[in-house]
Amino acid sequence: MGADLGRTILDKCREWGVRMVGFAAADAWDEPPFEPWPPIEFHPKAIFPGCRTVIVLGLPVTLPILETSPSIWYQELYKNLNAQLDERAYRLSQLLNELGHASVYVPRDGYGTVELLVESPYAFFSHRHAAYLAGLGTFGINNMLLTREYGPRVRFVSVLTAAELPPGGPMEKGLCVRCMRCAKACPVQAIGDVAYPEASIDKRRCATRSVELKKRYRSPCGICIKVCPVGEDRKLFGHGNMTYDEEGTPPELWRAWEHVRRYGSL
Ligand code: B12
Ligand code: SF4
Ligand code: SF4
Repeated sequence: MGADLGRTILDKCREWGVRMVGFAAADAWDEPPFEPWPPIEFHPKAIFPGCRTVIVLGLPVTLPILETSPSIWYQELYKNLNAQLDERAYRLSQLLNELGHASVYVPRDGYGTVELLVESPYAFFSHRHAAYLAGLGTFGINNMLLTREYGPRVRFVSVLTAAELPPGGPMEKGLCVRCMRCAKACPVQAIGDVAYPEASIDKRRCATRSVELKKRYRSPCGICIKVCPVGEDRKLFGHGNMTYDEEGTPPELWRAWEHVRRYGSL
């Protein structure tokens, strides 16, 4: 039964253009695989009592567009993906409700405006932790979830459901190669090198930069996800060993990025 429903969900998602899909058992939050772990009130069973499975969907962030960031091009892609993620997740939750499995979707972000995140950089539910438990990827030094397919260049959304589905489990081997490119490239030195990469992010600095970029119509920043060498998407675009400075970038690409940044934003 669970396996059949799982197949139906995967087929539907594929039909809707979502190829990255994972299932995490709601009980898995009770046994933190590492510390610090989201407090109990952030767990799916606390947010949606009766929840048995979290379904995580991911859509890729197109590398060459992200490479122009900060830019209006990346801002538009970000908004587009956000809308698509919310739409797909709502649609999936409704499909499950129609099949008799109580379900709700959690929006891909869940905050009113980025200014709020400077003081309190949390949402009520973390999609990265769900994606980790579903086996879609592992955490990197940049505090993002890295996937085989797209490295950290993937955005997530979740559906909490009463249905029992065959869960994935965390990947055995971490994907981060600890090259520290993300830390070196961060323009506000928000990424540190400590034992717990998660806790090493200075969220206030990052959120403050985002507030500034927003005023210029070129938020979010995203530099720490564009420089990460992990991800098969690099092969497709032939952007393997880029260093993202003028020397390490083919001149035609550098010119293209400068051109894009000159228009539509401040
Ligand atoms: C708030 C937020 C931010 C804030 C704060 C960052 C953060 N919290 O990590 C700011 C504005 C800085 C930010 C920036 C970015 N973000 Co953001 N962000 C979120 C958001 C909305 C909520 C994250 C959250 O609150 N999780 C819940 C808490 C429990 O988890 P946590 O913060 O990781 O907490 C851990 C530690 O901080 C620690 N901890 C230590 N002390 C405390 C105290 C308390 C009270 C708590 C709760 C926890 C805690 O324990 C926790 C468990 O390990 C998520 C979307 C979502 N709803 O999941 C996107 C999300 C994490 N962001 C994303 C992205 C891509 C970015 C950016 C690259 C910008 C961009 N879009 O280009 C940057 C990268 C910054 C970085 N290197 O970390 C993606 C990540 C995708 C991926 N592949 O991993 C997400 C998942 C959005 C999405 N739907 O895909 N973000
Ligand atoms: S999004 Fe930008 S400011 Fe925030 S951590 Fe990444 S590189 Fe630094
Ligand atoms: S840029 Fe390097 S250190 Fe940073 S997350 Fe990616 S692989 Fe890890």
